[in-house]
Amino acid sequence: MRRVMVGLLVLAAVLLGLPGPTRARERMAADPGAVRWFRDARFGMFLHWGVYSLHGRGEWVMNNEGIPISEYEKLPGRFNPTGFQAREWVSMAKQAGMRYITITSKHHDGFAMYDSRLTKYDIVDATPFRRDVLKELADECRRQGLKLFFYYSQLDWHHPDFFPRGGTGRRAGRPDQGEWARYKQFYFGQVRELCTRYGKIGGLWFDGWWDRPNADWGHDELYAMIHRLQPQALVGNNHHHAPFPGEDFQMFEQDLPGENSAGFNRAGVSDLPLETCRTMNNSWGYNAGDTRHRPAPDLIRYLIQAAGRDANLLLNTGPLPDGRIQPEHRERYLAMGSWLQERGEAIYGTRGGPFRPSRWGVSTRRDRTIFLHILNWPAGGRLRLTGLRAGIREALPLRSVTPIPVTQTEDDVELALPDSLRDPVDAIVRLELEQSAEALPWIAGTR
Ligand code: FHN
Repeated sequence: MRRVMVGLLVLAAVLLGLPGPTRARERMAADPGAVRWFRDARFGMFLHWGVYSLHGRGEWVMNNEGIPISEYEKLPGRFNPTGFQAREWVSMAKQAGMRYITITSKHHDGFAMYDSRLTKYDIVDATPFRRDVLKELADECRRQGLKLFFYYSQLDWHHPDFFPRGGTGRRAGRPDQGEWARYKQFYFGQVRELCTRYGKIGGLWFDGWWDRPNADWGHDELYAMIHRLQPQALVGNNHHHAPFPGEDFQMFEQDLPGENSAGFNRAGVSDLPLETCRTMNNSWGYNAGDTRHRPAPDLIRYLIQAAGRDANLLLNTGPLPDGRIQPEHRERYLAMGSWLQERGEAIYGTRGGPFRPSRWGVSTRRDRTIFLHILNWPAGGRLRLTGLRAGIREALPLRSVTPIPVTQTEDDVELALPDSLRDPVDAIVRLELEQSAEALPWIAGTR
């Protein structure tokens, strides 16, 4: 009888997706095929969209301006983004050459951008819009062949049980009490909704752990639940540390892997697939006052720099409160798409290296080809590389059959780059090897 009871309890936990030690030993990684797909994809669109967009001062406005919940809760009543069309967003991502979209299902403000059954604080129950934008996007992504990832903030400035409080969200006007176990149940429940109501998803992109690094987040159970419900979904967490067990990719914020200009990326680079997320201006959520958008060539070079470090680029936009994409961002996405249409073969499906990123540029590789992305033209057009332990059959510009003179000695390779190859964005050379380039180790490449 006792065995039956335990069995029933375990079954109930499985069905409800509740945290529990028995679940933790389950699947702890996404399907290898999906991981390979992610590595090949190289370029995705990040969307920070929520009721905060109405203020046009970024997604942190509630915390930064000390807006209490009682005031902030008035925003949903005004959120009616009738200009939102999933088809337009997804077509734009496709034209930009992106292979996936990652959208905020709930940001730190706690407002769900989908029809959550666990709260009325969501886009369907609390806004005049009453449409589940995640559902519309999921359907459209499926139609157009893109994968959809959900960003989910573990940090919550609205939920009363997010207690003890962390480093932020302290001016929301919540009483100093709450039951962490209840919050945990709630957030597991929301993640479960995201894993069960939108068909096959690309993955979960967590954020906000850093607000309460010592809290019991139940990651083992959480990740096992996701991997069980969505075996092909990748799990990533923007905790800014080396990946935790059960995570399928490592992410970097506003920096290329191995760099730390933003101060977030003190962790080293792991063996997992890598992704770097980046804003076009300096804001994630729509910010009307932030008009310094990076020029398209810089963004393209960033994508190349990421690929040369074996990382995907997740390039952000904060849609307008009416559901349209800022024209400045649209323009840049499309410019990137045209560039990729011509030169995508040197980006998609490649792996970074074998030459380590250097002053002259970066390299990517696939099969027997190394693509040299020359980002800074070498003096006199002579590019010298060292340490390549593989014979070169020939060197060619990406889109031409006219060979580039190359001399190879035991340790050195020297290319005499024709002036016609010069390109202010990226001059690409194909080195065709006598063997596979994929098995080669990373090479310093320069003395
Ligand atoms: O606080 C968030 C921020 O609003 C944004 O979502 C970025 C995206 O990487 N992550 C957090 C900070 O690490």
